[in-house]
Amino acid sequence: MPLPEIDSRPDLFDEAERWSVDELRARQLERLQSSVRSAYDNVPHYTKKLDEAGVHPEDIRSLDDVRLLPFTTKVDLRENYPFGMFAVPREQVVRVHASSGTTGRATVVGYTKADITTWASIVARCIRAAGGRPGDLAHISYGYGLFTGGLGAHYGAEHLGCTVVPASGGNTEKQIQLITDFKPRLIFVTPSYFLSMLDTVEKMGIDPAGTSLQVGIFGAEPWTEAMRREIEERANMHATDIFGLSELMGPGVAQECVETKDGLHIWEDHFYPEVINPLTDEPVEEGQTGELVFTSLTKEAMPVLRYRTRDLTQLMPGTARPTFRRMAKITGRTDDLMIVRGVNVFPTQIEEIILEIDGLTPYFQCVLTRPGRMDELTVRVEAEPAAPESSYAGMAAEIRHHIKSRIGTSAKVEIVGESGIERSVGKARRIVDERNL
Ligand code: DLL
Repeated sequence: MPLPEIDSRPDLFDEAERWSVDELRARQLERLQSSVRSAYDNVPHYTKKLDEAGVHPEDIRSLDDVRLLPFTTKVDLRENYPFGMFAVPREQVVRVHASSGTTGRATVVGYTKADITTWASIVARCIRAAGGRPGDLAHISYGYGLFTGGLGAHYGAEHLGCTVVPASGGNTEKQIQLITDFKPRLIFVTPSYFLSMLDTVEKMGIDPAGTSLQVGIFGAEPWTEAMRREIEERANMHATDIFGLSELMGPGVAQECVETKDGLHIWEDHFYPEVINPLTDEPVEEGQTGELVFTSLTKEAMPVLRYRTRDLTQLMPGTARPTFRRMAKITGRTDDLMIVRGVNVFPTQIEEIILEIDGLTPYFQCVLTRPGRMDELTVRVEAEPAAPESSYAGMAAEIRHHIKSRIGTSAKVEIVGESGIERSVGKARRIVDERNL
């Protein structure tokens, strides 16, 4: 079945999407200068860091001078918990979000009234790029609360003029009921939770390809081209990628355009990207993979200078929005890198292999153990309910073979039956680290 047709006329672009490259670069420089000035003048952490590095706001004369600035990391945010990174008095902050973090203190981020409007307008731009239009019904299954997903998508969809259904995560059958009754055209959800919604749709006797959904805006976790194909085929809808992180704003830092689906355009009028080699801290060549680093250009409450995302990607020239550079779909985070017998492995590589094999579901986990001196990887995958147990050994052998031939390392594979892998309603937990138990 062909995917739904989407109108992507350029007259739907907003003002910044029409700027020339020269205009964009000029605005970026102005905004960079004022962001550095605000951080230096108003955030003691930055005053100290810049003084120590011997860099002052007036040293930023060109965009390349961003490299003079010291990096910011999650540790800096934790050390300034809760409100130490704010550049405005707390009374001017109208919203905070926070990430719980598995260890230590949460990282807290804040927004002024103007920041919330800017964020909403950027997410509205993402929705348009994904193929959403004013008047669409938008079902939001990202979690609402301290996580930025739900409220970020919500304000953006309202800003564009959509009818918003703030479903949040969980209570899957109820969600399906709402989708069946309200007939949304758009859905915002993590790709892993959407898969579990599709299973529930099927269990309820509904054809997933027959729902009203035409466009999905999937993000908050890495997902592959193989996963896109699976979703688009099963649900007969467009699956586009949205990227963001709370430290920088939340969802909406970059978005894939529905007409090309070739990586995510970074909204460079608000976020200045760099990709560096995480070991040497030096910039990599365009087209080379490295760690993504961002400097905010328009944030009032909490400007961030050269924030190290730990996300691995590469920069590429713009296509559907020619003036904005694209980032490739994220292959993983430096924290998700597993080193198995000396070979680097990311969960996304395992996902690609699993999705090619009939009889397997997309639910899997990578379990790391250290029985001796070396790390061992066990890939645990759930079989389709219809797959007979007698087929498990063959499927396991096939996965092992592909891991060996494509990634170049050995892994154990365990196939488990129905509901053998936990379901998430938000970000999936792909790595289970049992090395220090
Ligand atoms: O996940 C914000 C968000 C919400 C983005 C909804 C998109 C949709 P954090 O909880 O701070 O914020 O987590 C940020 O999630 O550094 C990436 O590692 C990962 N991430 C976010 N979007 C994507 C994506 C939100 N599209 C961290 N692809 C980031 C891969 C993603 N990873």
